Amino acid sequence: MVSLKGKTVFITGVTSGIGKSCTYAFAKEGANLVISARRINLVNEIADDISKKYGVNVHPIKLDVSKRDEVNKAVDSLPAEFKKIDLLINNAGLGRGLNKFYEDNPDGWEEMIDTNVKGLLYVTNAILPQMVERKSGHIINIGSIAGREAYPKGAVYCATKHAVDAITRSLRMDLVDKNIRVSTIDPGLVETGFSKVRFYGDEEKAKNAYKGLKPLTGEDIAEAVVFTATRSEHFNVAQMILFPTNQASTTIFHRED
Ligand code: NDP
Ligand code: 8X3
Repeated sequence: MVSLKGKTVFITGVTSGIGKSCTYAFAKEGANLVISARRINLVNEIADDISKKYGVNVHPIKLDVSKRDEVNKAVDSLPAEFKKIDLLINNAGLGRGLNKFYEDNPDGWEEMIDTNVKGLLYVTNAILPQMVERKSGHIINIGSIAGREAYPKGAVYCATKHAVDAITRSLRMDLVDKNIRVSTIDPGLVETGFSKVRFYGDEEKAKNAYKGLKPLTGEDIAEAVVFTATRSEHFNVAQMILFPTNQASTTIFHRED
């Protein structure tokens, strides 16, 4: 296991769920952190808490990954001690709606494509050149089982996560001689804010997604991300699928009443 002490990790979407759990897990490992999301009050609270708890250096930023200029400015204006980024975790993402394609709202499609695909590209584009120049770095994308297997009522969300998978594979090829690792962690059902966002705040529908089974937690995913980040430099965890035990595919679950 390679130590993360003193390494700088840039994480998107840290105010909830998987990104928040990754923030705490990497702080616990002694990494310095650039943490970002749109809800800056929550990003600031998390920054205060982890610097108190773990004594690591943290730089909180307000960032909407879907805004290319905002992403470039945020990365360009990082303070000197946070400029060299060793690990990028592309986590920010969302689902909007779970409807048959012909009954779905295209506004949600725009949000998903802008965040899950274009956002990931913008942040990667802003950070990768310094890694290429140094011939060192690691990018971990949070994909999804929805990026391996399409499911009904999820055409656009699944398309965005298939895009993440394609980008990850292609980037790995482009970087094969640059000593830069590119990994994707692809979870199934994880209990986070995801379903509440997908169902536009409908708590009942959100709860139903996890009914009758024990879903994964943000902490479970963070464990896998830390494992991926702490392998020796010659060892790339290229892809990892993580399921709750009661899930076997995007559509096959065992639920107790
Ligand atoms: P949450 O809703 O709990 O967290 C999503 C995070 O993304 C929030 O911190 C949110 O912060 C941030 N975010 C959303 N849009 C933007 C944006 N435009 N710019 C910056 N940050 C943004 O969901 P999860 O933790 O579950 O989701 C994290 C990732 O995991 C996503 O990519 C999701 O697709 C993926 N995933 C989730 C699974 C699940 O079952 N939960 C399974 C497989 C993959 P803010 O609103 O403050 O900007
Ligand atoms: C989120 C999990 O399979 O419900 O990626 O779309 S899923």
